[in-house]
Amino acid sequence: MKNFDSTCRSLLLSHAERWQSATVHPFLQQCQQGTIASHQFNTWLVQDYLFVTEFTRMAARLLSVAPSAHFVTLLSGLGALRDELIWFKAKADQRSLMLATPPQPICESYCEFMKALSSQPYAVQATAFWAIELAYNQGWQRHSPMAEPYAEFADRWGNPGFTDYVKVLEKQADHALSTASEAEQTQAEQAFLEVARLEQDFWQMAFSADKG
Ligand code: HMH
Repeated sequence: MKNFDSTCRSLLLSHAERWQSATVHPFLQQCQQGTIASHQFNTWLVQDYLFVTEFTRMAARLLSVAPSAHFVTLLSGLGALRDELIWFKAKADQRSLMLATPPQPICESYCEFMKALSSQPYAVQATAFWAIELAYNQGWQRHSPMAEPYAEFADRWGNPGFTDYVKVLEKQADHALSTASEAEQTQAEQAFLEVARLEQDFWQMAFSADKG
């Protein structure tokens, strides 16, 4: 008998402070106020495109180990990522940014973390996937409404439809966690904490970008 049943909710409650640091950051605050410098914002944009490229691969691997009952939601997520990749290219073009840029060390670490998740059980992958999407959903939402030209960025991840999608991801991760072993639940908690740390570092990477 397990004496502790891990759920997405329990992870957020147990690690509220670290989750706060992942979703509240001066980078987002300055986007909201419209005072972020363009080299900071552009660094985020290019590095996040590189992140989303690897995140798309993670989504595909998640689908490949998911129960078929979870397909519809995960396929809608992949469809949204298709639109997002196209949108990132358009945003980069508008700003004359080169997307063929090397990843910065933090982006690289985040991508390595996502690759390594492929050897973990579905419950761990599903928990990490939910946490990654929730971080952006809450991060952008908590700093909304944003000044122009950042409103569309806040809306992309903060909109009610995305919030509903993240709620379904939470349900699916909870379902997987409910039958996971104690060891798997511990791995899921570690993955959640790693996402929180990497999210905070990712904002900091963009915020502290050199003018170049
Ligand atoms: C760093 N975390 C980061 N980038 C994103 N685009 C998301 C989460 C949400 O997909």
